[in-house]
Amino acid sequence: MARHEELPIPVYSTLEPVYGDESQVEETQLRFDRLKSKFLDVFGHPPQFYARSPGRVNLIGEHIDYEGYSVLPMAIRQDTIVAIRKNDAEKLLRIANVSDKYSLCTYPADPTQDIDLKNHKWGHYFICGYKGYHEYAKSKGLDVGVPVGLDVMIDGTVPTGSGLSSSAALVCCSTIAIMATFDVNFPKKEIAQLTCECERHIGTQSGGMDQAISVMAKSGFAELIDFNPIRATDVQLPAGGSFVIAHSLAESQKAVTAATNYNNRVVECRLAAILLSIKLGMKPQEAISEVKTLSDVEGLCVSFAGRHGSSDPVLAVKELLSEEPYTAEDIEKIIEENLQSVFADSQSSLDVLKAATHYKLFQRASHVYAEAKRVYAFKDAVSSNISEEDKLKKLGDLMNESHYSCSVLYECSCPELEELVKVCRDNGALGARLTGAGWGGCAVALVKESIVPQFILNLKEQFYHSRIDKGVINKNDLGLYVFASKPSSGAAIFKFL
Ligand code: NG1
Repeated sequence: MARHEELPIPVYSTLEPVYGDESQVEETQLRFDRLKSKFLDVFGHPPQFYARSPGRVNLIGEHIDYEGYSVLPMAIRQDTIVAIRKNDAEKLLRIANVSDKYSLCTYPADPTQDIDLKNHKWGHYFICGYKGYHEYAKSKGLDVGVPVGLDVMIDGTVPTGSGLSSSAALVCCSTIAIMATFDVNFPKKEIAQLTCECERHIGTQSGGMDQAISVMAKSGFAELIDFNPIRATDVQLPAGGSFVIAHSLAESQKAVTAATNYNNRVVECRLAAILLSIKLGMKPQEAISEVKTLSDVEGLCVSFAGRHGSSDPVLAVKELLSEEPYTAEDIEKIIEENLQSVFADSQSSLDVLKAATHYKLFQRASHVYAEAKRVYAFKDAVSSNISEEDKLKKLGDLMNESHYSCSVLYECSCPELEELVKVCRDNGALGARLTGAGWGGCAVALVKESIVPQFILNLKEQFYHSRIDKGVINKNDLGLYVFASKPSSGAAIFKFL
């Protein structure tokens, strides 16, 4: 039997296979009805197809996907649905949203258009998918014909800026919906790769975790996602534990803050990798052209560690990199090149150099190597023979270690997340950590199933009530900000008869 990432996106004519139990199907049917009637109102004709892609929560493995390391997320119930129809009369992409918060965006039907990054619009994420589909089809030698107009209506329930991957959910279901209108479907792993690449048109140098899980998730399982090539392995989480997701209410504006936050870390990791490889014997020019990620230099670090009686690449980081932040000049002296030339082919990296005053290479590399190991420790604990109780405890410990590393070494936490993680632990979480890119967004806590309702009540009292009083959120919306989640299923296309 083919592995599930080899299969195309499933096409359904009813909601049940994706939305499962009765109550969820009923609720979702209402969403689809509303989406269709809004589509009719705005565009004057009904949609041809629908596509959906879920958000995700990353259980462990933060900020390591773009360094080539495996991560362990699960899809959540919240998703984005796209309704779509070709419109030959207008050579336009008209992108509307059921929520009034997002106004209609119009773009030319031109797959070669540049995305205006200085002027960030929510519709840009659809254009990522539009460009991505055409680039991919072209690379496969498919004839996509002359560009056609598309009418599009979107309905999303993944909270934005929350670290639950609303952006990837939107990019993935946009791409899949576009594919459906062109009557093509590809293996999931190819779609995961193409959506990861096309989301970079938005200006973040993202790894492929979010798109991979959104496309390849399976109901009831978390997935160990490997890269190069992309692969998903089912991970059955232990019974008796539940993951509670809670929003810190600080919005993480990843695309807007890319130069100082997300892309800055990608650049720091690249520089750390280049420095390590030079210290481990590579010629500077060779290191600059060959070494892209910390995983590229792990072998050298492990050999170094081996000569010192260890197998841990962090030992090389400790011995060879300085704990003091590096200036650009410090680095240029070692690599015998100026930084602008190293990153000349990437405008978003040049933006990082412009904004940075120093580079914390020791801290970032230490995080990446240790976090990569924690992912396997988590996976091994899940499949080990220890008691359920010990398993949950071990997973919780790993999540706590991951949070500490994200907070102290990678510096991608924020005061609100620190407070929330502490409240989770004070109320009996076996482990709690920020999830996703960080700098705001959500925390995920591992909690014994039996205490979940009380745990959520305590969070409401101890974290959210004061914020409701201050008017930060509305009491009626609390369920959107704190909830328990089971692993949900991945992307799908709906063609209703
Ligand atoms: P979120 O939390 O969705 O912004 C981002 C990246 C991931 C990964 C995590 C950190 C995108 C689309 N996603 O996720 O690839 O690097 O941060 O682990 O940029």
